[in-house]
Amino acid sequence: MVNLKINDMPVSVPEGTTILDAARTLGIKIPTLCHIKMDCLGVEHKAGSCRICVVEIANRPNLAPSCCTPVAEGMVVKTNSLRAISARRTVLGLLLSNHPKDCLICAMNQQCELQSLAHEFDMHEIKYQGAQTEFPIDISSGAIRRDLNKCVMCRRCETACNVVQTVGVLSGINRGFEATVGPEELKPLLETSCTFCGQCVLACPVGALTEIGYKDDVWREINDPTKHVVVQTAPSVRVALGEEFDMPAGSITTGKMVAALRRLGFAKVFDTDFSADLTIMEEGTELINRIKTGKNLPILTSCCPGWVNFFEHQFPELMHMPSTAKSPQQMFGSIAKSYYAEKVGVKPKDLIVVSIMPCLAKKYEAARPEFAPDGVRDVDYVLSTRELAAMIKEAGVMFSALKDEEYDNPLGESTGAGVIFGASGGVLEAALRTANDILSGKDIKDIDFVAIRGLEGIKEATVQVGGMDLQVAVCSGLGNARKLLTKIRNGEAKYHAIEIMACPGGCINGGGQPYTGSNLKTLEERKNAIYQVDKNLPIRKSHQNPSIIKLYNDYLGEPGSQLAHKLLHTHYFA
Ligand code: HC1
Ligand code: SF4
Repeated sequence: MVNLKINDMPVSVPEGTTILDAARTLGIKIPTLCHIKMDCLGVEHKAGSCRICVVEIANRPNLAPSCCTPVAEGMVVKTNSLRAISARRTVLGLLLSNHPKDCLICAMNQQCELQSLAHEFDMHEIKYQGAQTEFPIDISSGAIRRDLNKCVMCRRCETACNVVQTVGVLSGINRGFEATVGPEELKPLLETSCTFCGQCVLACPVGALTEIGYKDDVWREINDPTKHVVVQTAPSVRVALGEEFDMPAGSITTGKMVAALRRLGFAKVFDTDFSADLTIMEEGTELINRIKTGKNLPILTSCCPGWVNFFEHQFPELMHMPSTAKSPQQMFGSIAKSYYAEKVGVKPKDLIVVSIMPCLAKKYEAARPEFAPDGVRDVDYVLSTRELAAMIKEAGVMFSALKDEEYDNPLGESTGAGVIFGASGGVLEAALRTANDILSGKDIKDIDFVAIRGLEGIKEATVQVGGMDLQVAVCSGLGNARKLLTKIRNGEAKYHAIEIMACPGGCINGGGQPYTGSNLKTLEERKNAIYQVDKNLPIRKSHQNPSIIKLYNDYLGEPGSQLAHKLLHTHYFA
């Protein structure tokens, strides 16, 4: 242990502890801007670049950034000396001088860490005035909005992109007044290998990286009497939305969310969990076929669009391995614009499909040309969990007071297998539940594959399915995916099936989820809530979903049929 004094108080902390953390053990919060502990990602970003967290250390001539200065025996630290406070205020003043002042209409209004600091420091004037940087705003991706005029050079996004996701799109570029963080030559994100995972958006403390919103388009469609507007909700939205309404993390808000969506004016409220069950029918059939023939193993899940973008850019030589099944979001759109549109007698162009997703890459996925047969998109608009919360607030719907309501049918009926898609490991577990029954010809009761649950980045297990031992792996976070895929490419690892999700922890930690989720405890609560919803449902296997059985009987034939292939499968691009 190392003994030191902070603000005249003695403290003992383990060697290697930073002054920032040591101060916290004494209940002293040193303000920071660039520092972030991404617990859920296993990464601490302590660049010491913003200089907001400086402190005075006895016998040292310079102030030290507390986030990256380790404690030393006998050290005497003052966190609030006049010199430290003045330095912080100067740094903050300089940051504010070159920051747009449109806080009232900024997407990060009231969630911006720079705004909070200005409030906490009681800043009432901006001392330094002068020129401002002028960068063009990038909305090329349809998913992520980049406004570098708001960048504070904290470089958290760089850590998320390069260290956690290993995509390597973002780095410090330019010099002097033009210095910022972005892709080389400041290319539009669409022209880079960005996966649109949105982890940089979650990491950004200000409004430099946010999402591209479609709320106004959705309001317009809902108010158009010639349109029939339906909505689908992704598995993990129901366990995070409550946080936007001051409910504890892990609150299960399915019924309130359905009620709120009806009050917003959607004609029907459906569930992506339904099409997650459908995905299992198609992907599970592929899994069983590949196991039986022993060909093209391992099968890789393909429902996460950030992960699809990643393997298209980074591992094109493994392109034969992912399942060809479309994601549940896209399967939903496809079935809605065919089977459901016929059923209700609406032309596909007049049927508007809106998705509520925890993910920003889903916005990009929905706009891919292969998902717009005859030029009509299967999914017209994708809103994030945060945007849905904003719509509910704008409409004056008192979310917490709403009584639970049920989804509409037939595209609203789902099973526990569908909902667990929302947490890392869930897609594979859902597939194994179905494969186990089909291969054994029994209704197996022991369906909890706990070895592949949890927030660890890479989980490996041997599971018994249909009397066989299957080697499976689950990865979340693209850095972890890279590690596993490199082993597969080098022939160093053999598996039957692998689930990969781009966001660490899975969709519960998607780039469109409430900003409250960047700590491990919140993610644990969201994950536990997902498995609780599964446990509470009477049917927990996709192939037992009555609406799915009816869909195959009435329309698709059987999994893998010609029509199923046309509507529910896709292909990938190098
Ligand atoms: Fe996901 Fe999926 S689980 S990708 O994380 O396969 O976004 O929640 O909707 O499509 O079902 C996201 C979540 C989601 C799809 C499903
Ligand atoms: Fe990197 Fe993901 Fe951000 Fe793209 S969205 S820049 S891949 S962190």
